[in-house]
Amino acid sequence: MKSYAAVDLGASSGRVMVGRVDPDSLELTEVHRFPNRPVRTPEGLRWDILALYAGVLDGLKAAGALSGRLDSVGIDSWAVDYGLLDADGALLGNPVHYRDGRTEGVAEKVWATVPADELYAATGLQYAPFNTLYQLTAARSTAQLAQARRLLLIPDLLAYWLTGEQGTELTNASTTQLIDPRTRRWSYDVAERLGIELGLFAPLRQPGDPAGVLRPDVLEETGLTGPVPLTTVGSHDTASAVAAVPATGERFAYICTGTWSLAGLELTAPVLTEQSRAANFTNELGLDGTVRYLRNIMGLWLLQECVRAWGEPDLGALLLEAAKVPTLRSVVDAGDSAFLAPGRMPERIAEACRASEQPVPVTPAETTRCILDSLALAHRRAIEDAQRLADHPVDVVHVVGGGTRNALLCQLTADACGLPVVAGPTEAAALGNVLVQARAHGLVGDLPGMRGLLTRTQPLTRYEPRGGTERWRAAQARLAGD
Ligand code: LFR
Repeated sequence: MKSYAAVDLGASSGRVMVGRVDPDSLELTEVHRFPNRPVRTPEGLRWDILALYAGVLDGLKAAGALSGRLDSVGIDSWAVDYGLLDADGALLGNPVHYRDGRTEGVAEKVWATVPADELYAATGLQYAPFNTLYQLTAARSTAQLAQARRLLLIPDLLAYWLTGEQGTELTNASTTQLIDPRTRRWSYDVAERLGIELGLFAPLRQPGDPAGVLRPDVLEETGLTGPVPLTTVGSHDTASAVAAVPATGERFAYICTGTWSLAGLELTAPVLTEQSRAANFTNELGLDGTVRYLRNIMGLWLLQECVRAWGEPDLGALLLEAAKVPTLRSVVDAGDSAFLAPGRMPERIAEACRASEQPVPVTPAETTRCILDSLALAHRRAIEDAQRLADHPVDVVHVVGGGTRNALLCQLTADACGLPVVAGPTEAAALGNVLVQARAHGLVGDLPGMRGLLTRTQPLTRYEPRGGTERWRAAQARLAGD
């Protein structure tokens, strides 16, 4: 049996898991979990990257203590954000958080140079204010960018600190909006027209590529015995999560749930049509030449922010109460980027209901139910749109990630989609991370082989639709103003 450490960083917490793998078994153990608390500085919202790195080192130490030795380490995290290095390789400031307001109004400037339709045709990426391309445009005249000689995306930055080697992992690079999803290479034309220096990026790496070995002082600090190789995984957490969708055929949709809901399809080629752009679908790159054709939905962020505002009440009790609130009493557009920024979430949801002349949720249970119904509805819409736009019908929806713990959300999603939902695994990103490492070392086969091992080893829960799809259809039409 081999032991692989998966570092998986989410927007609100980071964790280090140890995956023990042989061709017939796969066991995942969480060895360390630590908070990821963004910090509002006078300059704006920033990631506390040193705290994250310290959490990674502590986690690797715990992983070594559990396993004796590690066969390899892989890192995945959220996308789009980066650190800048100066000519000496030193980090210039704390990485900016993608929810920071600096990109407000930047898209219009970008589109004045490269119109939105051309940008979509070239990069296949949905409009999101935080795509790296808009962040770099917002930073254009800063002293920091002028001084920068290297840009490393978050997992690549941590990999550099662990190994001393630099690279740009492809699945995450695809979220910069500077990659052409057909060639899976940089889009030189887009970068040149926008004055973005592609030389800032380190050479592209593919999931499975070796990425160096842990530096001697990392070994010393973690107590690990070297050499411990770092293996490139799908370093975008969503790429790793999609790799761990336990699908058995091709006719499936997936929803990666957590802070975000990423709902869509796995395709073999990007969909770059004007209809697809209008529907705000993205073509991010996945493992083995696949495309993650999906839409970003605000996800459990809406609930996390409310729970924070309510002073962290017991979630289990809240969900039980929410289950008693009538279905579809009021819904908001869970795809609306008006909900992107932190703060005042219960009020913002109430305001959205008031503005659309629906009953205004008052109690935490009513607000929670409004959020879950709204998410289920947004899931339905994304999966329906994706099937139509990609001409790729599905029979089942796989829900992976943190939302699998929320049985009400899974059942409502099955009801709304009118399709069975298979929920699990919860730690999909970490499992995808581990499996890509195991594959790089010859322990498991290709994507279907990885998924087969998951189906055989991971607990999955099935939710059948309970009928009433018509009501969801009507709610969707109402929300769209039809
Ligand atoms: C999910 C995720 C999404 C990405 C968002 C911002 O954790 O990686 O895929 O759109 O975070 O990076």
